[in-house]
Amino acid sequence: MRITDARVIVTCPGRNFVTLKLTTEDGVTGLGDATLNGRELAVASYLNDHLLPLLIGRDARRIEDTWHYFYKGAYWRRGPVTMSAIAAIDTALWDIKAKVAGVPLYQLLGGASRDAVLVYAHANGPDLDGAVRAVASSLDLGYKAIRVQCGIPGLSSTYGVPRGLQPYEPAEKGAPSEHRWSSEAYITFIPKLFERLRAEFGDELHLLHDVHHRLTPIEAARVGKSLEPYRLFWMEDPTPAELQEAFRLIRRHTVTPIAVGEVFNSIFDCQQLVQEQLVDYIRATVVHAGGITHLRKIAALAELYQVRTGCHGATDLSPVCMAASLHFGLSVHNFGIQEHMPHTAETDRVFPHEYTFQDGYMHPGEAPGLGVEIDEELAAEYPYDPAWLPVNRTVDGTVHSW
Ligand code: GCO
Ligand code: MG
Repeated sequence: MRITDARVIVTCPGRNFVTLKLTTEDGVTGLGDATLNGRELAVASYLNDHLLPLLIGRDARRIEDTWHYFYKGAYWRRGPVTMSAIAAIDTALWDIKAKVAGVPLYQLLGGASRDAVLVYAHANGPDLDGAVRAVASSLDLGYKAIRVQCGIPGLSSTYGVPRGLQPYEPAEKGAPSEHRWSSEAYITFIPKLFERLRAEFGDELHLLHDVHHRLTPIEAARVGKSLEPYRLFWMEDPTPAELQEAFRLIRRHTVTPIAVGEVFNSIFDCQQLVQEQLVDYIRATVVHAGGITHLRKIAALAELYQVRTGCHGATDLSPVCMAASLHFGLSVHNFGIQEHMPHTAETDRVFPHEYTFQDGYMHPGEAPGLGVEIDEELAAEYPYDPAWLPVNRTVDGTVHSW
C-alpha cells in the first residue's frame, strides 16, 4: 500500500495549525498534527523540504520502520521541529492503518483499558473571586478535575490569565509581548488561592496548577510544601526540566505530586525523571514527542515506575492531536489524565471530529481511524497569520522563563 500523496496544510481558524495529510494508492487518507506554537513554518518546511520527498512511494503499513527511517536516517536527532514532523507522519500512518482495518485507532493499540478518558479543564481568574467563579463554571460543565491559574497581586499579567473575556490563548500577533514576573509575589500568593478553593469547593474536586517552569528548585520545593494541605492532583513544571536532578531536591521536601513533560520530545528527556521516580505524571504529547509510536514507548517506560500519563492538550495542539491523544489515553494502561481546552467553533468546523465530552470524561468515538478529518476548502479560507508566544522578564528587567 504505497503512499502517493503527502501535503502540508497550514491554516489559521483563530490560531495557526499545521496538518499533514497522506493519501495511499487506494485513496485512503490519514492526518497528523504538526503544530509547534510560534514556530509553525519550521515544521512545515522540515516536512516539505526534507521528509515528504522520501515518504512518497513508501509502504504506508510500515509504521515502525518509517519512524526509524526518519529518526535515525536524519543523523541529527531529537528537538521539537524534527520530532513534530516525525509525529505527524506517524500519526497519519496510524490513522490510515486503523481506517483500512475498519476500527477506531484505540482498538489497534490494545483496545480500551477504561470506559472513557478523565480530562481537566482550565479555570483562570484575574483575582481570587474571579478564580472561584471560573472553577464554578467548569464544575457546571461537568468537569471533575480543574487546573486553576490566577492573577498575582502586584503583577500586571500572569501566565494562564487572559486580559479580556476571551479564553486564554498565549500566542499574540505582531511582536512578542513582554510580561513581568516576581517569584516572591507568586510564592506568597499561591497557597492563598488553593486555601480559598478548598474552602469554597470541598475535597472531592481534583485541583491542578501549572507553575510554567518559573521557579528555582528550592522555590519549587517551598511551593510544593505550602500546597500540601490542599492536596493538589499535580503541580506542573515547577522548575525548568533541562536540569533533571533538580527534581531530587524538590522531592526531598514535598509530597505534592509533580507533572512534567509538555516541552519534551523524546523518551530520553523522560528517562531520568521517570527512572528516579522524580515525577508522578509525564506530560509528553503525540505531536511534540514523535507520534503514537514513540509516546507508547514513553508510557511503557513510565509504567514500570508507576508514573502515569497526563498529555498536554492546550489549544495550540490541533483536534487531530486531541483525537490521537484520546485513542492513546483510552488504551494505555498507566493513563492518568488528559488536558482539555476546547477549540473555537471555527477550528472545530475546519476539523470535524467524532470525539465527545460528557461529565468530565472524553471518548474518541467509534469511527475507523482517528475519527477526525480536515475540511480543506474551509481551511484555505484562513491563511497563516504569524503569532508569537510572550517573553517574560523579572521586575528588574532580566529575561526569565515564560
Ligand atoms: C499547558 C501549557 C500551555 C503552553 C502552551 C504553549 O499546560 O497547557 O503550559 O498553556 O503554555 O501550550 O504553546
Ligand atoms: Mg503547562
